[in-house]
Amino acid sequence: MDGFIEKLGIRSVNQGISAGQHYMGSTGSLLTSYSPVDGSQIARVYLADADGLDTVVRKAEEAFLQWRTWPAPKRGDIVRQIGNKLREFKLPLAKLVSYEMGKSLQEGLGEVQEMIDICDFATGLSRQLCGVTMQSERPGHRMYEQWHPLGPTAIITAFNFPVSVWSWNAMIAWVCGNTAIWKPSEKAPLCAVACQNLVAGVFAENHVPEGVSCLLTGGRELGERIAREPRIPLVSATGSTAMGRSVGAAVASRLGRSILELGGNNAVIISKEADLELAIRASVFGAVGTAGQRCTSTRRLIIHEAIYENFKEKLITAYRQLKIGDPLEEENHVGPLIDKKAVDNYLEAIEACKQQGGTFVVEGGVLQGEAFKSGCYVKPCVAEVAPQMPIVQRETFAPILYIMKYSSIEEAIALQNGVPQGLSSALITLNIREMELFFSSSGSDCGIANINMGTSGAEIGGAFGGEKATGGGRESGSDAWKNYMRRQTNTINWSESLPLAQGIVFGV
Ligand code: UN1
Repeated sequence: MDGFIEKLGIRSVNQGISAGQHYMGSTGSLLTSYSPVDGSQIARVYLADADGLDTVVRKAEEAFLQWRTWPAPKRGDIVRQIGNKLREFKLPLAKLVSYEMGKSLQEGLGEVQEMIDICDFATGLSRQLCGVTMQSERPGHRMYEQWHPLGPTAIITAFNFPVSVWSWNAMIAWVCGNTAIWKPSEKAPLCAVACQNLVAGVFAENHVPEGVSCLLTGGRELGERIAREPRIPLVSATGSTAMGRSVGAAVASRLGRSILELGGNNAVIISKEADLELAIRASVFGAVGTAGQRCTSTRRLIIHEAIYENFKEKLITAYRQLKIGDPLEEENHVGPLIDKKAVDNYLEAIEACKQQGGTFVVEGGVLQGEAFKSGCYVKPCVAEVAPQMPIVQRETFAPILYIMKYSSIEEAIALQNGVPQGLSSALITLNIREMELFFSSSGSDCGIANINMGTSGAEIGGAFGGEKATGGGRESGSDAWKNYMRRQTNTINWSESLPLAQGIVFGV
């Protein structure tokens, strides 16, 4: 430990934290955050109660009335300054991500880099919130559309990307003129407090109204209250499909808008015409990166029968070289799972896989000993399975990789699509016909489809999200900003008469 928590402006971590002028926590009960790295208690954070939510929504609504009048490029300039602040604090924030959540420091640094990138993207976007102009059918008329902010945006995030998924939403929401209310995962609240501190500093220097950035910590009940809250027009939620079903239904029943980014069950198809060395690297990083706890993690490999045995041997050799341990130590590839509940889920999935007929070619298990005393370190494992086994159809947030054979590319695509989820997919091939089929309307049914790379590691410049049980939402780049604004069609009559549309004659 080298004081990275203090460097982020956080003090007295065990006495109950509320952070910065933009944090509207209540003084209710305390939530404790434990590190999966070594099991230590690293923070106690105030939980929001019903009054806390009400206060925050009122603050966010009031702040919105001013914030929406700031020119968008001015809001973009504030986001640019947040990006610079993140550059300055990249290392301590990455270390905190790694320590509180358990991903390798390299991946923690990558996550903060993703935040910096979205700040740059949003800064440019602030000058490009463009609407189109249309040709009116009536003489002397002009038609165009423009985009306006919505109001307070709730951002519900998961533990696995404890800082960047918030930034994808918050930075875009802010340049669009919305205010943001963040409910982070109960499993990584200190990361959220740290971000809130960094933002609070920038906002204070720029006299941004209090309430543009709000943080509320709480569990499922708070999430449900946010989903039902009519004063929050947009709820962007990342998490399990079960969570998304309930949040989505509650938001829809009040005719609010939601962006859902839910579970994945992502496959890589390995063609017989693949560059096998590249295929191994892409598959192993996809499966064991973040200890298999990304929604984009590779869970299934669909391998051509002609290269199946050869590829399996290469995979086993690659898994033997994996180093598991303290994620802050550079030589380790795989850190711990988030908590003991996640370890139980991992063990249950392994058991279910065996019972359903799966054969482990790389065995799993929980690591014991002083270096693993948190009890959260597990071995990445690989099982040969039949594609329709119930466990293979399910997303288990752990480093368990299922492998299976195919004989034709059409069959491989059907297997890849043959799960409830539709987030990410990949095909490793040097064959242009296979590639184009994979990208065609008869190809991958996922929100993300890649060639010659893995399923994870999406760049912020694209719209991120997936289909089917993944929820259909899109956030981050491309034109995902449109989800954070309302569209208005404007028609101006500059003629001296009043021609009606559709040629209607109304003689008064
Ligand atoms: C997630 O796992 O919730 O594509 C998001 C990736 C990251 C984001 C994953 N850029 O792996």
